[in-house]
Amino acid sequence: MSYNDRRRFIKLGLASSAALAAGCTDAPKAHTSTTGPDRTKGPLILSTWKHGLAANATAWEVMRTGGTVLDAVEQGVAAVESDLTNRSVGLGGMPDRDGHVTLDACIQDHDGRAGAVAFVQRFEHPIRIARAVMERTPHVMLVGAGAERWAEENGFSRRDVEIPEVKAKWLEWLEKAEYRPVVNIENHDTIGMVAMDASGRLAGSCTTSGMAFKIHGRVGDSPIIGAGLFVDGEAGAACATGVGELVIRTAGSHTVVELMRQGMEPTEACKEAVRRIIRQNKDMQDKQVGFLAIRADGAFGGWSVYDGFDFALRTNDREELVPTGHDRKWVG
Ligand code: SD4
Repeated sequence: MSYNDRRRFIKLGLASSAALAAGCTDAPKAHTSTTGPDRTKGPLILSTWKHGLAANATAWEVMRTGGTVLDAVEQGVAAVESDLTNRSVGLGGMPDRDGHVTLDACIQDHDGRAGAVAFVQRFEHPIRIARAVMERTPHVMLVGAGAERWAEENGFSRRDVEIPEVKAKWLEWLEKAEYRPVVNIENHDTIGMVAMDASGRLAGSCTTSGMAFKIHGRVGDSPIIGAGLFVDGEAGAACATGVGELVIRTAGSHTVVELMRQGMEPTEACKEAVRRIIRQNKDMQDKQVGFLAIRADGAFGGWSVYDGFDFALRTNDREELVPTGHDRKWVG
């Protein structure tokens, strides 16, 4: 999705929110809780947004050629991190208010092992650093200068990227925007991926440049285990996209997995996590949040606040972009 498409997405949300009746629910086309969940025995990969198609293709190839599901979720999203035309993931992402692109990522495996980095600058692959944190340290999360120093000491090289279009957007924003903590100037397009291999093992990853024009130092849900991502091989895996603050406050991905553990279908679990967010926030104007989930038995689904959230699906016989069900519809 291009920067302009994303702006349109936000504007549509703004324009339509006044017309939205609370509780107005559109019947989802691809995932209906009434007809039961989609299900596959695996391999299965779900990724957020259109860029998920390329990520899934990479991840699929990794598994096809003998890589683990953890390798697949790492390399799948790493492919998107390398795409400098992507304005919401990796070094091509939009900067914060001070003009710095700061990156967040996390990864988790079937057994709940996890690694994360947040607020790191000038590294092409935060997801690879996150995996290294998981595998080479006793910790789960490193942030900021400490994470950067550790990454350099552990073989990750800095990369400087300057993209004139991004700089121009930032300068434009500085001129026009009021300096206040507007949560949702840009609110989506993180890549989150959850996957299952042929033997039923799960893994997930999430990586983002976060919200455009955020306050320097702000970290969203994406690198936080339980918020932007949660994997528990016994129950399932979930990831989130959208306004990170809302997802953190509800421990969103953890909520989805715990609901699936209690037997809920993945689409219903995602829907309930979205509805908790809606119940907690009177003003959902221009705030999109979406979840994707795979249950341990291979059932999968997704749900979002507004329409417009598509996920990339890859199975043995499907490779497509699927719209999630949603609570609210744009009418403007
Ligand atoms: C964040 N969740 O930093 C991220 C933003 C995003 O899709 O782009 N999500 O809050």
